[in-house]
Formats: sequence, structure tokens, C-alpha cells
Amino acid sequence: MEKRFYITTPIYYVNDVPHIGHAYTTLACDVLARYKRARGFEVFFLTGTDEHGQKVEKAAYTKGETPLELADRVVKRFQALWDKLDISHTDFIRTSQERHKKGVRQLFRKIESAGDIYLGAYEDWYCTPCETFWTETQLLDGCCPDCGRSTEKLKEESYFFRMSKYQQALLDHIEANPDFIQPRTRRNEILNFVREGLRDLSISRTSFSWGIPVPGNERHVIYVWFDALTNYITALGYPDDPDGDVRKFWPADVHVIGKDILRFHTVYWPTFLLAAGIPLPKKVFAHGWWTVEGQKMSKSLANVVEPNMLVDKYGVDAIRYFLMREVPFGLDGDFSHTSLVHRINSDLANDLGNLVSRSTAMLNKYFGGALPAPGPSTARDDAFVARFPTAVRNLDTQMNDLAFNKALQTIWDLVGAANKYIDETAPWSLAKKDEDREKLATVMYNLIEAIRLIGLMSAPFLPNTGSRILDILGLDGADTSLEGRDAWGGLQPGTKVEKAEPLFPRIETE
Ligand code: ME8
Repeated sequence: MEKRFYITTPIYYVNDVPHIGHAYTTLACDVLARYKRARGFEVFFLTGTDEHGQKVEKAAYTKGETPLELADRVVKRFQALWDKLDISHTDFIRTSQERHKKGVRQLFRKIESAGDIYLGAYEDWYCTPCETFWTETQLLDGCCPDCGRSTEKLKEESYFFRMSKYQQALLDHIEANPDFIQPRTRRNEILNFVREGLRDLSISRTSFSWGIPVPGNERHVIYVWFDALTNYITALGYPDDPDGDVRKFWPADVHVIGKDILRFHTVYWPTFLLAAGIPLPKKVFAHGWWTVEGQKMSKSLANVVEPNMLVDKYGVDAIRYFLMREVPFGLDGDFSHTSLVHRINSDLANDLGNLVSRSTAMLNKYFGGALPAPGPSTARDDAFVARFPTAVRNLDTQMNDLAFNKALQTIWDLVGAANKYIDETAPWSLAKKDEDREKLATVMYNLIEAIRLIGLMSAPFLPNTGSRILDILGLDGADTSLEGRDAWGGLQPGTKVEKAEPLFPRIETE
């Protein structure tokens, strides 16, 4: 079977500029995409922008622009940030693109011709920021139960999707596929929600015009979530390319999202697909939310963390490391400058940086930079080496579980073990006696080989550092593949190794 992997980010609204929360989701996808590529998978990694809807229309008109002008401007900021963060996406979809609009109209028609879309009337409480209708009983003190902002009563003629019809099929699917919704707590949340009953869903609007017209009734535009969710198949060429990427990559292996948009991805999207007879994505993984220095990130608090500034100040790999290391993927976390600086100094500058500079410096001092063949091994050498195959296996499981912080823990346990191995074997003492030359050769070989594997394993997280480590070891830094290269002993004796400059400067704090 061919190894293929399809991973998606949410498509981001263009009425906001990218912040650390958007960077987080995209980064997590990038890490997994890079890992899967290193494992020999053909990866389709999709991101993009969600450009239609009343929010964008309003934001544009208050700025004196057309919605498309606003979108064009903000899209550039997203794309520039993804470049800066070394995001390796395959495609960037914009919902204003014709390829997308065509696919959305087609999906609408398909569900309509199956008899699951009908024209009705709608009267409910609408939250404009969330683009969501709520029933009277769902409101909290008259306000949106999701964002807490005020709602307005709207009555509209509307097309409805017979979502109620798919309640049982969806429940059956969630129950039969324990991994469909992750983490587990989120799965339970959705199971409870679906068991309480699904209402039919309003999937068109007449109160604004910035969107995709309903086929055959141009007074209506298609509901922004119906439009947006469909990006996951239109980017593959749905419906025109049945033998192309749709066949190759659908169903998606994982939609990575924030917990705020779980219901759209695990109730609306799967029921649309069921109605259209399209297979469901294999997994939806909802991560937690970041607060900043203990507070919710918000424009009014002026505490929105701007990723460009962080990258300029600390470097891209440091930011990638921190975001993936600090918080278990799936839980909420807090962003603070103190913990960022602490992580950089302790894990990157000290632990990894020192390992690489100490080891390569010793190799240059004791062996002129040429890797010796290992001599006989002691029990301590064997125990050190034995950690690596286990770590490689654990890493694979953890990556497939999107347990990024555990995966980094696995790698940093190796870094810690290597530093301890230096302290315990004390190469500087071995170097003093001729009769310890063989022992020294074993220690130096093991250290440099350990660094090779650590560099390869960390490359999906730290692409620049991973490549730099391989370059230092005389390998091709551009090739970070793990397939067939993750076994101990890959480095050939005789390899010339540079004396490394520090990988990460220490951040000085007052
Ligand atoms: O919801 N912490 O777009 P959006 C962590 N267009 N992640 C955060 C975050 C935070 N504080 N704030 C935002 C939309 N995110 C729709 C999606 S998909 C078919 C349509 C991340 O621009 C998180 O992944 O509001 C969340 O799901 C996403 O940004 C929302 O981005």
C-alpha cells in the first residue's frame, strides 16, 4: 500500500491578523507533516484562509475596502508568517478562489438532489462574531454562550440541511471509531451533544452578500461554515478531479483544529459528508487554547502575542520548540516570556547546545575531527546505545498520537542521557592515557552517532537546527529522512566532523 498522509489546519478568518494561536495550530501540522515525510509518506499539507461571511464584509466596509481587497491584504500576512515559521504546506486555499466556489456549489447541489436540503424560515438569536444562530434556551443572559457577546434576533428565509436525519449515523460512526474525535474528553463532549438531538441546520443567509450564492437562488449566500468546511475537499480538486488528489488523499488523515471549532468539524462536517456519500475524515484532533501571562488573549487587552516579533527576537526554531514543548497537545496552556526564556536557555542552549559543542570540540581535540571506529564496549556504553531504538519506536507512537510534547520529552531524554554519558565517562581523563585510546574511541563514536540520531529525530520540530547538526556531522543537512536511517550505527568511521559553533545563544535576563 502506498504511504500517503493528508493533514489540514483550519482556514483562518481574514478579519483578524495572525497571532500566536493561529501559529500554534499551523506549526503542529507542520511538525507532523515533516515527520510523516521523513517516514516516507507522500504528504498533502493544506492550510488557507476563510474569506466569506458577514464579519469580513463588515470589517472591510468599515475600513473602506471591498471584502476581497481586505482579504488580499490579510492573506499576505498569513503567507508571510508561514514562510517565516518554515511552514512546509503543500497548498494554500482561499475560499474566494474559483476552484473552491465551484466545489462548494457542487456539494450543495449533491446534498440537495439527495433530498436533504429544503427551503424554510428561520427565527433565532444570531451572534455575528461567531456566525452562529442560538436558540433562546442556549443563550447565557441573552448573550452568545461561546463568546459572551450580544446577539440579535433575526428572521430569515433560509435553506436548511436535514442534519437531524443523520443523528444516528453520526453516533454510530463516533462509537465505532474511538479515534475519530480526539482527545477523549472532546469525544465525550460531542457524544453528549449529539445524543441530546440534532436540529436541522440553516445553511444559507440573505442578510449579506459576501459569499457563494446558492445555486439556483442568488438571493441567498451559502452559510459560511458550509462554505469553509468544504475547503478540505475542494483543495484536492473536488468534484472535477475524481482520479487526482481526491482519490489519492481523501479521506483526510487528520483535521487539526482548536477546541473552539470542534462542533463544526465533528457534527456539521461529517453529516454533510454522510449526506453527500463522501467518506468521513479519519480523525479530528482538537487542541487547547493559549492564554497570555494568565489572561485571555484579546485585542481590548492589547496582549495579543505577535509571532513575527517573537521569531525576530528568539529565532524560529526556539519558538517552534517552545510551543510544542510547553503544553501537552490537547490541553490549554499559558504563554509567558519567563517560561519561553527558561526553555530556550535550559533545553536548547544548555542541554542540546552544550552536548553538540562539547562533543564536537572533544572529537576535534582528541581525533582531529575524524570519527574513530568504536572500540570494545562496556556495560555502560551498551546501556547508552540501547536507549536509541526504544526512543525511535516511542517517538513514532507519540507522533502518530499527536503527543508532541511527549515526543520532545523522548528526544530530550536522549540529550540528557548523552550529557550524563559525557560526565560519567569523562573523555578528558581517558584522553590522558594511551591505553584508554580505544575506550575514548567508543565514547566519541557513541556521542557523535547519538547526536546524528537526535538531530534527525528533532528535525520535524527544529528544521534549521536539525539540518545544521547534520551538516556539522558531514552529512547532507537537506536530507532529514528517517526511513532506513534511524538505526544505530549509521555514521561511518572516518567521517569529518566540524567543531560546532553554539547552536543557540543564551538569552540574558535582567
Ligand atoms: O475559526 N490558542 O478561523 P479563526 C490556540 N475560519 N489556538 C488558537 C487561539 C488561541 N488562543 N486562537 C485561535 C475559524 N486559535 C474558521 C475556521 S475551518 C473550516 C474554519 C486557532 O481564524 C485555533 O486553531 O478564528 C482555532 O481553531 C483557530 O485558530 C481559529 O481560527
